Amino acid sequence: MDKNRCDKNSLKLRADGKMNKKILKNCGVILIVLFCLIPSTSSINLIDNTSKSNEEGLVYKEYYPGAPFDDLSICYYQPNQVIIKFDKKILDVKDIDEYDNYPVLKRSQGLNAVSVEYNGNNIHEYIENLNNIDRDEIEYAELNFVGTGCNDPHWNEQWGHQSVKIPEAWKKSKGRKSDGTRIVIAILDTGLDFNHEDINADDRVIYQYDVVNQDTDASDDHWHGTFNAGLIIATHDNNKGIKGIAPECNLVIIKVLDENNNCNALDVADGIYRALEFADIISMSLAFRNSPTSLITTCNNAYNQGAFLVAATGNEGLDIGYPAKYESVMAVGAIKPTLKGCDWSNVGPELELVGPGVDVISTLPNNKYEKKSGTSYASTYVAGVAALIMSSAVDSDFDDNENKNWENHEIRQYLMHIAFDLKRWYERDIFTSHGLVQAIKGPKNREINNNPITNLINNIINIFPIFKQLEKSLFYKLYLSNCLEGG
Ligand SMILES: [Ca+2]
Ligand SMILES: [Ca+2]
Ligand SMILES: [Ca+2]
Ligand SMILES: [Ca+2]
Repeated sequence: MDKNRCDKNSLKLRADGKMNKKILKNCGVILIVLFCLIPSTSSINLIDNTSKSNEEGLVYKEYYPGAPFDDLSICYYQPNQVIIKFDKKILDVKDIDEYDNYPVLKRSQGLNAVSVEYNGNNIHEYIENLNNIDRDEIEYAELNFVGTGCNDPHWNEQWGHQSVKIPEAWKKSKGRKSDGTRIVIAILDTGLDFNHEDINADDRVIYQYDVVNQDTDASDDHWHGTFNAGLIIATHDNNKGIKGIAPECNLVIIKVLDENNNCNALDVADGIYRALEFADIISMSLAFRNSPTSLITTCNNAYNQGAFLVAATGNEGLDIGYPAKYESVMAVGAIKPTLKGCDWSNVGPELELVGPGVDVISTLPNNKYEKKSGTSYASTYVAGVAALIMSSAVDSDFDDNENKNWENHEIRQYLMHIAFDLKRWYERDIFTSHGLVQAIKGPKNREINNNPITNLINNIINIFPIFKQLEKSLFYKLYLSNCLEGG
């Protein structure tokens, strides 16, 4: 890149930095006065140099190990890290070790972005400068936001593959096509215990990478990844543990979640780019409360390249997290064995399917097995079921481009079409959407579909659009009392 130009820009920034310090000092006095007079009325305010709140009231704060993810008004970011995405035609990230004199920490060649170690005074101002300054090589800059693996909210019920009709689907395929090709699922998680007795990692894992520690050993230092991988791939009929959903598919194991089950946007983006090289399906049991540009860019790209992306909605009992919320990613929530929703499973109009998410049994590191609950496992169910269907002959009604192969949008439509409809009151609801994922096409939930009261309500809603508005109040409340079990 043009070194002189870079230096010139750095000078400009340094000058800006001095100015900003002065302004900040003055602002500080004004802010203190304002704070005493009219507390919490301003929508954008600097709390200190590291924290900042945005227009929607989300507060950006520095992440620290053990940071609680239960306060939903806080978005954590990696301290002193800035993601800068460059235009590859002007600047290739493999050619730089620093930018604006800030050393490069990590790079994603796929996204053509780096994270740099920022050691200036105000990271938020620096990013704002980068986004506003006229430098052709920069597409955008952002904080390196931190997400979290969707964890175990402690529920206590039995569950199995039966309700998803997985054993019936095994009669046709277990993840390998009739021509011998195996469907490849990339699991972006905390890694895998490659020595687990019920996981044949030597044969089934075709690629591994640890984006967190930047090495080629994606061993699991948490348990979340081993749990999700085992749910899909665990060996059948070996007198050990469990039966995986699609034991004959191949896995790509990419470690993007750290030992605390947390991740950052650049690592996930880089993981997706690495997965794309091999995978038909990309499974992400992780969620961010906000939408990092690096994440949406990467997900859209992966979907356009033909990958089928699945993600968990998250376990906060609120609206759906990212990447599940993106159009390019299938959003999956959790339900209980009673086919009722869980009040911690995030919902919203972007929800597409629900899967078993309570008391799911799978593998843990060191040859252990345990039951866990969370949208993570519901989402993994959908990834596994998608592999079973993609390895079977295509349904001609869904083969839009008539090439006798399953494309990502075709499999997505099919999954929603054959889902077991759980609606009670009207067509499609935010709590279970199209319904429970199914591995084979079977009878729908006829009892509900043919219920005259449901039909009448559906007809009224369809004729008078004003009733659609009522969904948000009356019907949703009815739904809450009828379909959700608190806990
Ligand atoms: Ca490693
Ligand atoms: Ca087994
Ligand atoms: Ca989505
Ligand atoms: Ca097709």
